[in-house]
Amino acid sequence: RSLSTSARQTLKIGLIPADGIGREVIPAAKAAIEALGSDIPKPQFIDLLAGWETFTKTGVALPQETVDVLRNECDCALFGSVSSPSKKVTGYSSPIVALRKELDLYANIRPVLSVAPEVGQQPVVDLIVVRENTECLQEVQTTTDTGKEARATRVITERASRRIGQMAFELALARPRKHLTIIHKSNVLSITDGLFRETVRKVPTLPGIDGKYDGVTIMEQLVDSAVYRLFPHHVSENRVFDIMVAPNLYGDILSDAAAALVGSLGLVPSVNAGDNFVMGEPVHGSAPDIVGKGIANPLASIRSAALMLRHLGYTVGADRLDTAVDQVIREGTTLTPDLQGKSSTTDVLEAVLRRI
Ligand code: GGG
Repeated sequence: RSLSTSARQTLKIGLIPADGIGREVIPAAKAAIEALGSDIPKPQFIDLLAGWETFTKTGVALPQETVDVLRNECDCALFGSVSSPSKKVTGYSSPIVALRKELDLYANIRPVLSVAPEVGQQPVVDLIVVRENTECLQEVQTTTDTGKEARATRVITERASRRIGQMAFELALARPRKHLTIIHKSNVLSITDGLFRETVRKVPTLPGIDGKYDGVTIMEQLVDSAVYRLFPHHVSENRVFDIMVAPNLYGDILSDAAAALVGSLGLVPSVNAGDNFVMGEPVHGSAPDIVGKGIANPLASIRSAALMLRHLGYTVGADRLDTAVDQVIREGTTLTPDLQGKSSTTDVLEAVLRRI
């Protein structure tokens, strides 16, 4: 949006908790942002609707008003989680998928970072999955003489691969190791994944780049073996990956697998980023098994708020959130059950707030 970071008096943040535990963890992220005081412009929150429950009440999963308010009034947003049914429901499609497309949030940036036992030590796990966010599979079902037939068409374009590739190179450049792995399955999907792989590889040769990415080491890895290599079986395999750039579906699967390395999906944040807007979103889903029990882990949402603020240039505020979360994890006495703790969402939030 038009105002520069330093000129903003207020920060308008759209809040879309959506479904399930999204409604429990997004309020926690809101409270953490509010605790930052003058380290960020005064936050002004706008509550917005989307999700399966919104669909069941109104017939629309992503109300146009939500899109319009985000686009025209908000500086950024936080999205919770959505519970799409796994069977086709006429008239319903995933609101988060639609929102990413509507706002052209083409990069889903998912850092997977462990907390070192002591301040100043290197974390054992430190990688970022950079997931293309706007294209991949489209499904149709038809009825033939022999019964139903379901098809998925996979769309990979040079444009989308180029811009996610460039985002990944930019992120790699900012990392100490400057290591980029292109994830694909070109041995089977040589046309679609082949285009992704070749296009990302060519990013350093684009007009205007002029050697900017010369320091970045480019590797590639088939998606199946990438999942295998995520789990270090001996020391030399440790820290194989730094930035992993992947088409949409592979990126989604890889980041959930990587979350196992840090102990819980409840710790992994993300931002959906475009050239003009950023939306934080925990990587976890709506977790229907624990909804309403008060035990959802709020840390992924608080870290997503930190990522969102960092993306907007509010580094001090973002650092304070991340440091507080790190302290709570390191101390290990106030954790939700996904991390083998006995504490509630509120206990963990309060522990974070005390450390901000
Ligand atoms: N915050 C991530 C999230 O909600 N994940 C669940 C998910 O991917 N759902 C897909 C959908 O329901 O549209």
